[in-house]
Amino acid sequence: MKHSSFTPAGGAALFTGKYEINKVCSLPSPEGFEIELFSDGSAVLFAAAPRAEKYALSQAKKMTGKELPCGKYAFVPEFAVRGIIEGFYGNPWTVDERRRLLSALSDRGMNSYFYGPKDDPFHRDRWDELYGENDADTLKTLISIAGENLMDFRYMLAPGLSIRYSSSEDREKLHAKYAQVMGFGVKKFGLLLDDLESAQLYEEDARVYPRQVDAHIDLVNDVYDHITGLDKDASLIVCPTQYWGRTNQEYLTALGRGIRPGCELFYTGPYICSDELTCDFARQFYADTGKKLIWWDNYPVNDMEMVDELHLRPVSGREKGLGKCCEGLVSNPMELAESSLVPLLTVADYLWNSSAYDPAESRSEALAQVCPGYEKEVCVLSELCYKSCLEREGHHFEFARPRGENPDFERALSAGAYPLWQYLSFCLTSLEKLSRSGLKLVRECERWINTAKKFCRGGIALLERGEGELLRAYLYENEDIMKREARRLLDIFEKQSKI
Ligand code: 14T
Repeated sequence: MKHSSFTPAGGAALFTGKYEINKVCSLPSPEGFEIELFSDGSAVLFAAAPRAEKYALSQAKKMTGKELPCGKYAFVPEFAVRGIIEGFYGNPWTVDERRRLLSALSDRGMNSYFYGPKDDPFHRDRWDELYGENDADTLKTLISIAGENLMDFRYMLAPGLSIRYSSSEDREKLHAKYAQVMGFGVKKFGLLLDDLESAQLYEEDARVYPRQVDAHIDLVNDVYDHITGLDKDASLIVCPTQYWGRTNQEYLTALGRGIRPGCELFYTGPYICSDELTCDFARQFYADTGKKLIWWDNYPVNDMEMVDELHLRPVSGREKGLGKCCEGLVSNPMELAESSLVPLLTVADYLWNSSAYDPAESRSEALAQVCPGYEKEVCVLSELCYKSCLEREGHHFEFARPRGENPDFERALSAGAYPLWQYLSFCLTSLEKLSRSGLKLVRECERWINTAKKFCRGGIALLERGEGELLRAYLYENEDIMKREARRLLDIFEKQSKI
């Protein structure tokens, strides 16, 4: 967490880690806190609310043992809602993985966990079934893990694959499901209407609703009234069927204007996986829908068409100051939980204070936490697997403006054969060290590590002995990770007719 302002008192001190807590804090944000460092190396933490106190303790720990200017540091979170949405296709995270990630991310200032794994049957396929005893226990465990970490737990339901909007029986099933989860202590809910296999309404629905959006408005308002009727403090966020692209399209504007004023909306930005999220876009969203926006940020998720990509790089392309133009942002992670933690910690830093966010610095800190002793090696892996939506304009299917490249490779390539050999050898040594590390992240990333090794070995063989076979085999055998680089290397050699 980075501070937003500093009032110097003169001089500097080595912070011993000794502090007192003062529960009175004058900051406007209840989640903000102050740390006043004195010349004797002690400090006072000013924190009025439990979250503020938690963040203050976590920040004080980070500052312990450091030589710092004396005075008062103010820490104020920028985005109101800072979190993740478990919303990917693939194996949902395990309870242990969730425990580890929620703890690490709340220590870094996140305050929300949205629960919506596409392949949890009770969330989507079997939305209409109540939880049995065992599954209810798992969900309750999850809710308490979020609570222990002072994170809001938001429960998402996705009934859109099979619900009959005009059926009172289906409505009752939906009510019962929300009521059951509310019974577990949840107050914040979501209704996800994304990725419906067909926009067609059932015949009986089509007779009642002229357009799909009319069915959606009716359903959203019914759910909203139901949950706020059970608990007036309950809230609802909706993922529209049109959740990306221009915000002035008929479905989205009709939905925004038709649903209850208190409802919030998810949006992924100009694309499904957006390279950039901006204030201009958010302002247009508000003008077109009249609803509060929480970005559903599809980075670092790597499901569907992206399954061969590995997204370890720090988040970028989200505008500085964006937190002031929206309600919040939740990041959709990879199925690989431990690996996701690296980019997610950078998301946490960005959300706390986007103006002070520095991707490289944030990544270094994340790596020191997730894979101590192997920071450089994981960095090498993340640069080799640089491909993601952050590097190009477009969603899954149309990558309109590719501009991504691995700068280390480009630099080595233009510097000549020897620097390139050095670079590839360095990468290979790093990857081999990683393979022996026993890290959980490394187990998750084995497939990519092996692919990267093959690429490096192919390049080295080409440079040392003029053998192109390994690289050619690489081009045919492997996922589209470093293919561009492999092809360029081969092209250069073939043009020089060295092979
Ligand atoms: F709800 C959304 F905001 C959203 O992003 N939905 C899904 C999401 O669960 C998934 O993890 C993400 C990344 O792949 O993108 C959406 O999934 C899609 C996107 C498509 F273009 C599923 C099918 C598609 F055709």
